[in-house]
Amino acid sequence: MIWEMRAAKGLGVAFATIALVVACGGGDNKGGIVKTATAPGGSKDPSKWPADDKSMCDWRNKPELEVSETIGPGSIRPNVRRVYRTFGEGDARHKVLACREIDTNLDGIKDVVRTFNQRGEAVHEEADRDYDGKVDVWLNFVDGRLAEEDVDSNHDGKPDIWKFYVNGQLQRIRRDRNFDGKPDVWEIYSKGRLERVGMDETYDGHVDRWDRDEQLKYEADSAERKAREQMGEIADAGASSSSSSSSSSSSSTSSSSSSDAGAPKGVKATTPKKK
Ligand SMILES: [Ca+2]
Ligand SMILES: [Ca+2]
Ligand SMILES: [Ca+2]
Repeated sequence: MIWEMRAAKGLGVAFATIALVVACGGGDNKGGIVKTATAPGGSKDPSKWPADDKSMCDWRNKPELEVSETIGPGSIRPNVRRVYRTFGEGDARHKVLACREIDTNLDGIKDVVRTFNQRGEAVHEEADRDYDGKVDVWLNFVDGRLAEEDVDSNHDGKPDIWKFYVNGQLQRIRRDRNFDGKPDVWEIYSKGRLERVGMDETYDGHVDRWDRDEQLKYEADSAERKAREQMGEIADAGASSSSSSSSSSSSSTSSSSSSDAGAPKGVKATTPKKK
């Protein structure tokens, strides 16, 4: 039994889950039945797997393609199909993986398919991650790297979350909150972190409001300030009770509240520009 180590990260997680369930399934489970939904027409009993596994690779009636069926971890029947295309002539003749599809929940129905280009790089993937028989995740790759991930979150068969990646890093997310097929939230990321959000509250396809992420920025700043204060306290007070943690910061503000100056202390008054 050969297992391909190049399996997608997502698939790896799926298999890890299955392996765990199978390993723990000594009690009520019969013969390592996997505790996931069963796609329509499928069965968790391998002897009752349907003749039609709902193949998502395009290989039928194509004799020029080579098809291999293998048994993946936890399965007792072949649940992984690879379709190869041959290139070149004579000594240069070689086969390249063109499509791979897997029945990850072992119900006899294929639920994830990935296609590859002539260089063996991933091009596209589709998956039914909740095993209801409908594709809910679509992945597009550029130069073998994930560039776009579309997700159907309301099970209507159409994507409503679109995630875009550049050089493997999340750049943008578009969300369709009213499920009309059109995005109404635009999230812009910088270095993997949410930077600003555009909201279309009227669902006319135009951003009504851009929210810079002031809240996140504020939280990051105050966390840093708190950490610096705590470092100071540890340095000069050693191990003391947590109730005194606010004393150092409150002492400076309490004096400012009693003062009759306009601006609180610690805030620099802006001097008017001289002409
Ligand atoms: Ca399946
Ligand atoms: Ca699905
Ligand atoms: Ca919408």
